[in-house]
Amino acid sequence: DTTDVAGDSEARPGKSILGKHYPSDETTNVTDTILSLVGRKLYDTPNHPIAITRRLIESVFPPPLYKNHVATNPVVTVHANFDVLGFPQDHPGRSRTDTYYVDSSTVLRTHTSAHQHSAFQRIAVDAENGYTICADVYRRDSIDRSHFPVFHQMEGACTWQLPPKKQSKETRLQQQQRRAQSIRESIDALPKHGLEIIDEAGSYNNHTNPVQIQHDPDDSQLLVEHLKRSLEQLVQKVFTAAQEARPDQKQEQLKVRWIEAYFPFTSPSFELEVFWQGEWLELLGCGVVQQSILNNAGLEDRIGWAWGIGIERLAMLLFNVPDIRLFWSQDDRFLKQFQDGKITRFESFSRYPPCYKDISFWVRPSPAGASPIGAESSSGVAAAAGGDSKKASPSETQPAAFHENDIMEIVRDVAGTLVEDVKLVDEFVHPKNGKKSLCYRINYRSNERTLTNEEVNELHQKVVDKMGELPVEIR
Ligand code: FA5
Ligand code: MG
Repeated sequence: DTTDVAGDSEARPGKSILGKHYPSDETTNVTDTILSLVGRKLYDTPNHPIAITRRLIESVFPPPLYKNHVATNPVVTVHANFDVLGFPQDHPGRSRTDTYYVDSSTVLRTHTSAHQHSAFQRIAVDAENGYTICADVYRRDSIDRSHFPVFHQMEGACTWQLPPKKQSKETRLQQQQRRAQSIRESIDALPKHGLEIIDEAGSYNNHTNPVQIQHDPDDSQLLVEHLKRSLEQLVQKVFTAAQEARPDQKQEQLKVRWIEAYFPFTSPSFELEVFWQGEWLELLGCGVVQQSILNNAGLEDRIGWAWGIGIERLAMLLFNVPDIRLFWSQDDRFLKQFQDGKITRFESFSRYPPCYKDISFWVRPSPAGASPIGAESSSGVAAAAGGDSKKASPSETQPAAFHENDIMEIVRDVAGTLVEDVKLVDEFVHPKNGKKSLCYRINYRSNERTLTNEEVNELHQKVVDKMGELPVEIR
């Protein structure tokens, strides 16, 4: 903690973020380890793969149709991150197990959608059509090769002005046809691509993925078509860039699929996944923007879509980067491999040996309905915002229950990027007292050097000591 400079011991401790001091309260859970990563601006660092990927995405969504922004300050209000987007009060994404709170009304943004409302307001004022926003985002999350508590997102949106209602004696049908015509023209203007894409969410407008009642189903369907074709354009560009980077190797066609999703701020909603290293990797979420959100921003006369993509996920595919932690590396053997505007294949430097340590402990039985442990990956906002994971988090009313993200956070805080992954390896319930035992395996491995035994033992002991702060009993 950074303490107020007032000098007396009564000074309220707080957090300093980008030069501003935020007094802490009982909700504060942001750690200094996380704050040490604020302000790195990887998206603006020349020759950094995050910046190169950002530019590539922007090239698919260029001005004048899309105004390309960055949002440098990650501190946003709970209102901007959740309320204005229609997150229900009991939504798991709001929970302290999933989100970094600076204080009770301020968070480190968990997604670029925190800027959606103000971006739409700007559209209303400047009569623009669309935008992209690139930013660093923060989530308490699981630890593995594709999840890091700080990552980057780009959000994009596009809106269409509806022709003014009641033109002279026009029938509703004629009005609808005129609207459809203008969206159809935008679709026809998109370049064609030859990708084979599996659409597992082709038939929507059912109870799980409805067209909004305010929307004409034909309008909505055309928006979805424009949305999907635009994002497929991005995938095509990535594939072509990767192919050009290794002309000697015949690239296997990317396997890509659309699946149904849920976000409080879009309907219908979709996610795009890519087959990577033997499993489906989620790249982005998207959908038709809730009309109430556009209306609130002064865009009553417009309809639109939005998407949000994980930049690291795309960069891992593009450059063949095997571990998300590498993006934070300051090792020249990593950084020197990338060059502005170029897609190159990352050559891994030799892997250093892993060091596994287990930690076992008893927890009280989890509250009914909550399943805070054991899913393959987790992220409240992800789950919340549509599911980079399929797991629910316990609600705020169970503050003393163990949550998997809490052990993840302790490991992050103690060992930073020296941990490759943390996995639940054993779980059983004591037949007599009903207590549950969990065993997590921590894989300590640096991307840059061999860790000494001593060093790992010391780190692990700190993790064990800090576990004492959780409602668990170390075995
Ligand atoms: C969102 O964050 C929504 N705001 C996206 C959106 C925007 C939907 C606009 C509709 C309209 P989600 O939680 O699924 O959705 O995250 C978006 C992407 O961020 C994921 O698909 C994934 O690529 C990436 N991502 C999520 N968690 C992590 C993580 N811990 N590390 C790296 N990338 C992540
Ligand atoms: Mg998701």
